[in-house]
Amino acid sequence: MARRALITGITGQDGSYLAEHLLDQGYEVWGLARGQANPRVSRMRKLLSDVQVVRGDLLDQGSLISAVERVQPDEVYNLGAISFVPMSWEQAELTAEVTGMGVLRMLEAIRVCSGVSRGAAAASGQIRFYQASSSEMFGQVTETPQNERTAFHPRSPYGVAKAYGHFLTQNYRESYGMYAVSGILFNHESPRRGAEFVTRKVSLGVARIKLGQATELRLGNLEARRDWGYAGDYVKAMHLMLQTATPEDYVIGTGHMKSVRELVEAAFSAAGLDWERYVVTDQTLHRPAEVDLLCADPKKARTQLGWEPRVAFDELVAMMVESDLRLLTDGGDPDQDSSWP
Ligand code: NAP
Ligand code: G4F
Repeated sequence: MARRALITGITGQDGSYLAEHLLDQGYEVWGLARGQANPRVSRMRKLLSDVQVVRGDLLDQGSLISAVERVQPDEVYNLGAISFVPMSWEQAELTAEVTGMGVLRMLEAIRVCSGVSRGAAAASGQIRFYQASSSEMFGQVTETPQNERTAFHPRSPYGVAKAYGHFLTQNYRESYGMYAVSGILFNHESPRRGAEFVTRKVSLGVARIKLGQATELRLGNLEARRDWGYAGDYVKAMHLMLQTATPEDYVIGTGHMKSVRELVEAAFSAAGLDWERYVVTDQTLHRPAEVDLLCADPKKARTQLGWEPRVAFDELVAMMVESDLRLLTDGGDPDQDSSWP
């Protein structure tokens, strides 16, 4: 019988790539979707017609219990979150509820449905749980590159909520013997990335300028540095993490950093444009507290999971610019969430 996976955050970037990967691996894939008329669910259904949908919300404990009871998953991937860092200052309580407490509710749903009690030994055949932890937990970094033992110093309500979910996952593993792991993923991008994140904002901005639809691109801090990889590579690491004999946490990234300025240069150059003619820096887009740099040490994932990123930075940027040029040329409207390459 096919193994069954339940993915929260199915309508997001990672949910879509993970679902495709698991379907390729022969899984029966279920996605948890919220809302009564969520337009992102129809977009997801168009792209991923083989994914079955179960209704539920990370804010609603009962709905998660019902979803786990109905799907009877072998693996649960908790990708659902408020994931945009600036929004976490504007709606800090909601971020804590969805991104932080949502992890508790999902773990409790699994614990209750599997009849796991405190101090029980890890049972074979138990539901395996993946938590989408984030390099934002490192925040103001204490060492570079960052590995699984690097201390956390989160710099936003989002980073704090993710640290709560991370430690809770570790605690459910230690207290209940549950198979629960966290992937500490560094920034990963794709043509399906939300338009609010800097890589996609830049690729869309470049495409609009190239097609004569815009004359400038307004950005915040150009000096911040990130370790950017391709989402299609990173979802494979999520799956690998749930296939090991012993549940452990892993850092996933490329090990290379680039600044936002370098991202902008690469994106404009991919379209044959000089960025300095179009980019305007805007103080209002700076954050109350910035994470200046993030750079992964993915050695543990390489040696223990055999995981390697395949798509390099320049290739990723060119892929996103080309995709947005195609999207806009074909009359697609990224702001309407109508199209997904
Ligand atoms: P994303 O595109 O922003 O997707 C977020 C998902 O969460 C959406 O499907 C959204 O559903 C869902 N969601 C929001 N509120 C919810 C709620 N109350 N109940 C259930 N689902 C809810 O994020 P992503 O880039 O795919 O990232 C996936 C996960 O990895 C997130 O947890 C993110 O924080 C984490 N992460 C991402 C990165 C990265 O660079 N991409 C790096 C490290 C960690 P709706 O469509 O209904 O809004
Ligand atoms: O693309 P960003 O908004 O991503 P950020 O804040 O690094 O968070 C992403 O990666 C995390 C993993 O490290 C995830 F956990 C999280 O869910 C999300 O996926 O911003 C990247 C950098 C920041 O330093 C920001 O200040 O780009 C800088 N930036 C400069 N101008 C901008 C802009 N970011 C955005 N979104 N928009 C700008 O105009």
